[in-house]
Amino acid sequence: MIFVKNLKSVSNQEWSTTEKYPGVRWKFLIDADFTESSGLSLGYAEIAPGGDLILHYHSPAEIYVITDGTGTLNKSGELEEIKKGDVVYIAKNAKHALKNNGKETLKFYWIFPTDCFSEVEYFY
Ligand code: 7BC
Ligand code: NI
Repeated sequence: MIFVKNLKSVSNQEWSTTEKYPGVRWKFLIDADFTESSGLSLGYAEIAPGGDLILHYHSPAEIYVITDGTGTLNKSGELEEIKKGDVVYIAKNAKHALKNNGKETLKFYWIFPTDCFSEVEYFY
């Protein structure tokens, strides 16, 4: 199976949100709950200025690909400023958070080595 998608492909998909992550919204692009895919999954998220993807961890490792804006990455307690063009590797069970202290929307893709996002169990 090979397919191509982009953000326009999911323009009819509602944004997902949760009260846990103020100012954060996301969509699923490659995800077995939505697409005929397996083994890897990819989502796209936006964090509005002041928004916070709060400190959490999960068993699968994760990658962020930052496409716009700036943010503060919490690396298990150590803070690092990140920006458009940066990529982030997060080891399995490593605590991490991403906050947008900037003035523009922080946009990024995340990748999990899982069939789908819904199988990732989040711990706080
Ligand atoms: O951006 C979201 C929204 C739930 O999740 C993926 C990011 C992460 O670090 O697990
Ligand atoms: Ni995460």
